[in-house]
Amino acid sequence: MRTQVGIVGAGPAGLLLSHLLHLRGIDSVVLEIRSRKEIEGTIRAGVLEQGTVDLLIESGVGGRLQREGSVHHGIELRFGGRGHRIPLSELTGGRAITLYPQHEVIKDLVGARLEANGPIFFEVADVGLVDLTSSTPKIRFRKDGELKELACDFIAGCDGGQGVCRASIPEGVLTPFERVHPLGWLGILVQAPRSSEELIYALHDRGFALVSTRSPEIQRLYLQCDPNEDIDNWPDGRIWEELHARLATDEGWTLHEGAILDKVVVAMHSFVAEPMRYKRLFLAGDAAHIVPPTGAKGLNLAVADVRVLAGALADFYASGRTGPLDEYSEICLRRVWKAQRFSWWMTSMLHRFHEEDRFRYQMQIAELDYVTSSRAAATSLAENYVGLPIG
Ligand code: RFL
Ligand code: PHB
Repeated sequence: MRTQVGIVGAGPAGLLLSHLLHLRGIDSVVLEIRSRKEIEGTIRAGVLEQGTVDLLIESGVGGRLQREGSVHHGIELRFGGRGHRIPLSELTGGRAITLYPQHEVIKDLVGARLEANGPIFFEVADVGLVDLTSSTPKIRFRKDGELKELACDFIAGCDGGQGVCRASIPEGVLTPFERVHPLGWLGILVQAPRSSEELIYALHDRGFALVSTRSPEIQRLYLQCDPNEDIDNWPDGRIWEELHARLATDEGWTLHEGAILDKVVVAMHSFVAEPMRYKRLFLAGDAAHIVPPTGAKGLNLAVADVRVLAGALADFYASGRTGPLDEYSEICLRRVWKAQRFSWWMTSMLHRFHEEDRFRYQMQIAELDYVTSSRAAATSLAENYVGLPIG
């Protein structure tokens, strides 16, 4: 088998790259270890930046997103028993975020690729990259037990934080930057009406809590826990008790309870590998960088990477120019590091670091007080949250 761009991973990065390349007349093949059902059912991100939404709409896969997504013009920061609104749109010249689940983005992209007869091989096994130093790198994999080889002009490593692509790059080529935080999030999916029109990020002496949403009927809630927390220690009653305590206000707000449909513990991690390229292998999305979820940036960074990569590949096929491909890593990393900084800052401001002294906690409260009372500080949060400009 042969293709122009071999794409490993059918997450947002891999699927959107394949779609954007198709719009520019470039062939690709997507390989995915999981089943279609599994990737379309995994609960992950929910917050799409303005630029992500614009790109999905411009490229023709934003129809359902426009109908079913919910546009938010502000978020609430809650601390000391009071809520403070950050008016995102007012502070950013009208930009906003859209709440639309990642697995719905995946469904829309899979639908668009299959409708255009774009090949996606689900449930492949034993994926390995070979001949990476040649002008025709190859991907070997097993499909239905049969060994196959896909020869490519380029390979896009879009296989997430645990994939094989980054690991295929020889030792010493990449510089890793990493920070493991002493934090985890326990995330639940709840069948209940919305408790709030906008997202609530809350800091309480007992820890962080977040109120998010998926639809008018399904809500997404998180609370800070130990990164190695055993989910069995969290029966539903304990989760609700903790959420009520951390989100309590003096302002007459009610948290609506409901049936818990899903529970997960996510450990927090910051990671960047530089450069995001080795020869004809380009890394994109979580394969190259991981951010803690407090800034809601992971999916948006994956989208920003493949926008740049699709443009650079299109330039190469149209004119033979390699300049844009050579600049890919540097252009993406500038955005990646700013998103790392923002995610780290939001994480540091909003979590309870019980092992540190009370001085640290007072600094966090002072920072929240500043951010919610200074227009300059609120604008800085808002422009990062809705997404910095492209480039
Ligand atoms: P993905 O989505 O992990 O997709 C990688 C795909 O590659 C497959 N794969 C392989 N395929 C072939 N061969 C192999 N050897 C393979 N190894 C793996 C995997 O099965 C998978 O299908 O990476 P991608 O495309 O880079 O997308 C990144 C995003 O998924 C991620 O950054 C976000 O989910 C992060 N994130 C959030 N991002 C946001 O922008 N906004 C949010 O609100 C937000 N909330 C979140 C989040 C992540 C969370 N978790 C679970 C970590 C909330 C949570 C709780
Ligand atoms: C989500 O809805 O899953 C979500 C929202 C905001 C975040 C992270 C996750 O910062």
